[in-house]
Amino acid sequence: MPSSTSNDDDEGEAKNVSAAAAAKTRCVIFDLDGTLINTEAIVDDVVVSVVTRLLTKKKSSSSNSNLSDDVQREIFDAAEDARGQRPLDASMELCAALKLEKRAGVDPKTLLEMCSDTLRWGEEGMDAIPDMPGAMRLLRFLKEKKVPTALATSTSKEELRKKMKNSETGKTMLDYFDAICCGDEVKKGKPDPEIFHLARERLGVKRQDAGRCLVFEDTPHGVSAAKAAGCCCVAVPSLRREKFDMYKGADRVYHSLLDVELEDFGLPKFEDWRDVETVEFIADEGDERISTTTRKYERFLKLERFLELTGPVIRGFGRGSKMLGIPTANLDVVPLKQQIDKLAPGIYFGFAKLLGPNKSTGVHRTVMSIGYNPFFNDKRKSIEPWLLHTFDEDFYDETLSVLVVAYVRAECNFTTVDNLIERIKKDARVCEEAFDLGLVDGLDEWKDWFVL
Ligand code: ADP
Ligand code: RBF
Ligand code: MG
Repeated sequence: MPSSTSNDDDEGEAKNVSAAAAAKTRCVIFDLDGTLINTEAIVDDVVVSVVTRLLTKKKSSSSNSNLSDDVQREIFDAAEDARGQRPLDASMELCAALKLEKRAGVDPKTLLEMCSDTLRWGEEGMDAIPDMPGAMRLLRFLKEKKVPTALATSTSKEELRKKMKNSETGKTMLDYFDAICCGDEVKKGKPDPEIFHLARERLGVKRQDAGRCLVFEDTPHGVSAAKAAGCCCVAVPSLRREKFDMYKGADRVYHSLLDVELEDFGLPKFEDWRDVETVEFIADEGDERISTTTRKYERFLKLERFLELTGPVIRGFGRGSKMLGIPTANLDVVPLKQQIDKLAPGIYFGFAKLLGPNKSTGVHRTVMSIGYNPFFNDKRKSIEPWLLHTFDEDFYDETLSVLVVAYVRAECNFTTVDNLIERIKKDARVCEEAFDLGLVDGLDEWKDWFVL
């Protein structure tokens, strides 16, 4: 089967899976924050607002940020770069990068205290921490296949307890691990390899077999630690795409946990991807008879939980119909942030209905991109459903409700517009075939949604 990104020239992702990794993986070790649970976005928000306040105060008495775009960008980048370390190490890096001692008279310990004051994980009023998309699917599958797993987190035991109390899955995620290693159990934090050595030892794997431990990490610091420990490392970056270069040390880089192909690491293959088959009719030369060939050409993954996204159709980037001949009825991401955080950026399909004057047109199949459209390198995330129906007129401002039922692939880059268009049309065929062949079950639970 061709890979789902066969016709793109995606950003040179590291694909140097070592010979050691090709041997059967004996255990899997996970980082927590940003890899299994989505704390990174929450932490970044807090760090950025605390540092902004500090630098603003020094400049003027006004409480509004008067920082230039450049300085704001500098803070944002520094917060991202410090990810994946123990809290005090991260704070030290931030203070150094932003020269906070000089600019705001703040030392790493004080900065950490200020941030921790706002970040009270276990407490009422904090938003529940969502799982990273695909995290529980992966943990459940490894458990089912009896693959030993460990958690190797920079978070301390006490913080871990608080975080899990406030996470979406509650403490149940921790039940999936055979060993748990916390930041306060080691002398040196990541990027030092110590915590990965500890996790490997707790799983009973000898040092000479470190290459048969597969590590999942989301930050460059974590990747460095895993590689220094001699492990095979898969990175699922939580940094923006333009920084993907920083993951060069990883054995493989994926866009999300949904894209991981465990069989490449000598582990059992996920069984929930469904193949879409299409029947190709080929006329034999000089022969009236038509011979048929069945050809597998794509796959999709039914979501564990379908997701409804509803809102008014807004103006997009103005290029769908014009440039691609494929109109997309954009939804505003801001009010839907919590819902779309549950989805990895990528290409999905499902159903769409309009709830205004176009209601009578009925429920339509739809394929959509949710993310940053790497071909156009968008800075803002967008939700772009292409309704597989021909409309007589535009329907801006009309309420659109989309039911997302399946994941098709990661977003990717293409060498030409024609390649992008061809791929989007293929996504549409995947959607049509999946529904034509009745490959998506579980729709009856949503039967009320289909009533207009
Ligand atoms: P924009 O960049 O503003 O989203 P597009 O070129 O993507 O513009 O066109 C999208 C608009 O076209 C939608 O907002 C909608 O009003 C209209 N439209 C017409 N037919 C369709 C369709 N089949 N799917 C999505 N939008 C459509
Ligand atoms: N844009 C990309 O840059 N990469 C993609 O892989 C991609 N896939 C898409 C798949 C579907 C089903 C749709 C509807 C759009 C996709 N686009 C992709 C988004 C396209 O760039 C977008 O619709 C235009 O930018 C219009 O704003
Ligand atoms: Mg659009």
